[in-house]
Amino acid sequence: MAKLTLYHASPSRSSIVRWMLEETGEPYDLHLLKLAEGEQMKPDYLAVNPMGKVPALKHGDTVVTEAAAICTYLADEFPHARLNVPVGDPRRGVYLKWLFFGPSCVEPAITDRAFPRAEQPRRGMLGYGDFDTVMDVVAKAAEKGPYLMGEQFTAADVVIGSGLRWGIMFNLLPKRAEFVDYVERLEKRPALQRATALDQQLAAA
Ligand SMILES: N[C@@H](CCC(=O)N[C@@H](CS)C(=O)NCC(=O)O)C(=O)O
Repeated sequence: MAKLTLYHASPSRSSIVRWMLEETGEPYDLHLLKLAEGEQMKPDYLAVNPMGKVPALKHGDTVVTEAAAICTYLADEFPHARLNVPVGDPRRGVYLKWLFFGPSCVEPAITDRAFPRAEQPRRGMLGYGDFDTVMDVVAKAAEKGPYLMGEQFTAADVVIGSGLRWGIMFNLLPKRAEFVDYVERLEKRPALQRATALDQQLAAA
């Protein structure tokens, strides 16, 4: 079986993929990068991800970058873990919507709030529209639960859930019961607990 290697730094967005890997149950290696020392900008790593960012995942000869793309890839590549909604299933459209909603709406809405622009662009120019609408859309799905796709936990929960956990951690999200309850459900997952504990050990080392 092709080897999985995660290019990782803790804490960082590559923890999203570490959680996803733990959910798949597949063995993986870590290639650690020290972001503070600029290792992500060295030629060896730029050959893996020319963006100079983590995460990146190597699977045999395949390299995937972008956290949400990696989660989508892993879910499809290891269907036994039931973390995807396969092609042909009518629920796949909504599943893909959530996977793209993370990096294209949730994350930029939160980062724009953390680092406001001098001049606010028109709502129509922003792909995510506005912060409150993004949060209302996610809150409605989280409230229905238990997961975004209902009873099935999927890669979309890893992507959106990671964004919400990060927003809550840094006080960038309204403390809405829908988010708090949803994140609490996610934090009960053994794979997330394992990934978090392993990353804490790394950060402490
Ligand atoms: N769009 C990328 C963003 C990745 C990203 O910004 N990673 C940060 C860590 S959280 C990074 O590598 N920063 C180092 C740098 O930019 O020099 C993704 O979702 O994977």
